[in-house]
Amino acid sequence: MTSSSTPGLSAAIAGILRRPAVPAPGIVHLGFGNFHRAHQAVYTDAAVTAHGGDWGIIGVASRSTAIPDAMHAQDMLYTVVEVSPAGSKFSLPRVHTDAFTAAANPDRVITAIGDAGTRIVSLTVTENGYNYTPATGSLNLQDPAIQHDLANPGTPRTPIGQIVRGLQHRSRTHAEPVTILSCDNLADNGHHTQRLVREFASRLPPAEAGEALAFIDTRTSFPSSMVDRIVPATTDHYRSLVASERGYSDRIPVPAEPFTMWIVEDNFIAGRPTWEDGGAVFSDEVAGYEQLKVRLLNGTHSLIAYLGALTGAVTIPDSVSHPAIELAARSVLQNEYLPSVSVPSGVDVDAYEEQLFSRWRNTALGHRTSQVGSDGSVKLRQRIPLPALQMLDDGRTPQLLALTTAAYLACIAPLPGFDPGPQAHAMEDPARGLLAGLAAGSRSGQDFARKVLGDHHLLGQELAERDEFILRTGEFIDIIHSAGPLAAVAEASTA
Ligand code: CS2
Repeated sequence: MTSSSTPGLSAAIAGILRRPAVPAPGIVHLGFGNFHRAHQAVYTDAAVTAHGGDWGIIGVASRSTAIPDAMHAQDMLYTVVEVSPAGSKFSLPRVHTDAFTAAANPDRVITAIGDAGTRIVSLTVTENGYNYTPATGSLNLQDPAIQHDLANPGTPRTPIGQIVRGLQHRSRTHAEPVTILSCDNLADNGHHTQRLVREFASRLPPAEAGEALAFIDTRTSFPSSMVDRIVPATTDHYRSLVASERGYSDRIPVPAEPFTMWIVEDNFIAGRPTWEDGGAVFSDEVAGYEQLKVRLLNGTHSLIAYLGALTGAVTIPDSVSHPAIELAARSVLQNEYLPSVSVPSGVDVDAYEEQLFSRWRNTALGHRTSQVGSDGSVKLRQRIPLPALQMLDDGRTPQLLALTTAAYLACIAPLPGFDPGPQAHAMEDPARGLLAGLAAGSRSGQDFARKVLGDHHLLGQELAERDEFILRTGEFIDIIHSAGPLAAVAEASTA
């Protein structure tokens, strides 16, 4: 930890900031966590520094007060620590005008989204934050939080509920247009968000539903975007680093890799910052970039995380430095994910792959297998089904996609008598309880895979009907339990 005599951030850096003032707010960001602070905030800082504009950001965290409280205590400043084995670089984005939690301030979320000055509502609420049913992609009407939000107009708890209540407020007060910008790792995230927002609105009482849908259909836009930057959780190491290298105390520095990418569909109904000043690319090929990233990066990342956790690897670089895991990662990327991707024009896939491996090998970053392995029940739904179905349709068995699924299940819901180890225990997952119950009642991996994939449609309805995939996943679960993860890798490679 930093010493109590280290000066606070704002006192220490007074006078060295690039801009004297924070811009007036124009963006409300839902999901005010580390990723946003190392990504959209950095691009917005570059845009406002180069071209001005009222694009300050109001950060809305979902529940935890830690970041909002620290932001207020630090004059809305924090340090981005760009981490690589070659050394660290430090920067101080200055774009946040306010920060609070949605849980304690549901009314403020509605008025912030509803404010006429708000022209963009952006989201990084994770795959898990959209309250949809993975099997169908539709809004989960059985979800108690969605039911609560439909019944209680003034106290929405879900991002989709918050957006619709904010849009209703706009439509009743000034009707100024606004863009809703999803920045989560979901295929076609703009349309996906639009669909969920419309579904929620259509469930309101008829008169309200008509008004809300008319507003959504004429006064909002939902561009898709692909975001990419590896941002691990912060630790005391980074607090100490900032104190020793910069001479001030920052409670909430954000570590991030040097690489950063943002591809955005240029469909902003109420204007936007010049994010290209920070390197963002406006493109009509977001879908291709999204596929490339969600499958090659995120999909392969999942395999590295689960195999790594099962072999005791604490970090992604530890895992991917294991020759058998690297081989499996290369094979799933090249042979199972890549064939399903419409590669955007100008992208050199070999160079992209090499860049991924060098990013994953960034030992300085300390990205944990337990962090990447968390929320697999919602993440894998985005990563596995389409490439797996395409291979099955071509008459090939997706060995390593089945192994990814098996390794995930072995981590989150091991069969009785198997201990997947501390990294697996540290993974969080909304389906942990359900899956553990199914595992406890299963006679074998095959039996378990049938229940999870077949009966419970964990990876969607279509894969639920593909016996070959279910069987192979079950076989890998059994091999992991009886002979360990590397035996399963060997089996997948020789099949
Ligand atoms: C990771 C991502 O946690 C995960 O599932 O694959 O968070 C990944 O680090 C980012 O998407 C990189 O942009």
